[in-house]
Amino acid sequence: MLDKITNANFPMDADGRVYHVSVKAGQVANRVVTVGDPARLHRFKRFLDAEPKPFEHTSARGYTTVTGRYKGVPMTLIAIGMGVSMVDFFVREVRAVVEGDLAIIRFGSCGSLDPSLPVGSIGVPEKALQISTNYAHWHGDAEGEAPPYLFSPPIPADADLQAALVSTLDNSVASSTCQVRSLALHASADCFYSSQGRIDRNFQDDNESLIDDLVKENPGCASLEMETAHLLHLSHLSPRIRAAACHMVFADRTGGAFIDPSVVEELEPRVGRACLDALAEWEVDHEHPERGAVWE
Ligand code: R1P
Ligand code: URA
Repeated sequence: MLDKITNANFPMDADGRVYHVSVKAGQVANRVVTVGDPARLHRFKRFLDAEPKPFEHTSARGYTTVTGRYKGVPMTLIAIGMGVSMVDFFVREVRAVVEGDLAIIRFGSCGSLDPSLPVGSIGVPEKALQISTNYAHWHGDAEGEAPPYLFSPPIPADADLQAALVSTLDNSVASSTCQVRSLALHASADCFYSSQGRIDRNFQDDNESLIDDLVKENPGCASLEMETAHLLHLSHLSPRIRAAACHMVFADRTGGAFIDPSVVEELEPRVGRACLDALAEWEVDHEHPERGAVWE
């Protein structure tokens, strides 16, 4: 039987579990590493301390939360799936059950728009803009007059957390085969295909010039994925959330290559550990000493 939910504005069950992520107070720490793919989370959750045994839960809506300690510091890993809605549920629902400041690092995959940032590189954006499908282009009164895609202004990551992440990645991931680069600008799109400029002859996406327009209007925009701009946006709307992100280049959008799975397997644990290190060293204000330690 489904749990009874009480509040239509912000649904929770009788124990205070949020509706989609399905966690309650005590099950999420103030420091969070979030990824899209649950397989990525499983590749580095083993870095958490064995004791106390981490809490792990997968919600009916596909969020996997693992909370434990890393080098003794309370830490949560959450795999959220893909897209703006999933990152929105995650940030709002986690915010609702965690007291004190939240420091969030997203570790995702991306496409590269910069030929000098090949597959297997890591980009750490200082800012991210959102690319949104503009439905008025297809469905407005004057069909085709409105632009098909809208570019938001750049949204900054937390500068200190971004720099901390660059530093741990530089120390433990950068090598002759893996470039780590702080990027002036990244873009997040509301879709993988149309609003990232992928051509699909089955649909009239009107996106042939999207990447050229994006780079012309936003020089230096080097990479594309789907969640980071919204995460950064939300971090500016709530006073006690600090957020940054890093992305592994999976798709070379100028040369056409796609990453080999063996490279992903090798890279994910190392980047995951660098994210954990950046957060473990991070000063969190108003951290509850018991949070992330009381779970059942
Ligand atoms: C698309 O394949 C997915 O990969 C990227 C995009 O943002 C999108 O979620 O991130 P993740 O690897 O974190 O899922
Ligand atoms: N994720 C994206 O959103 N786009 C890419 O090209 C690769 C990964």
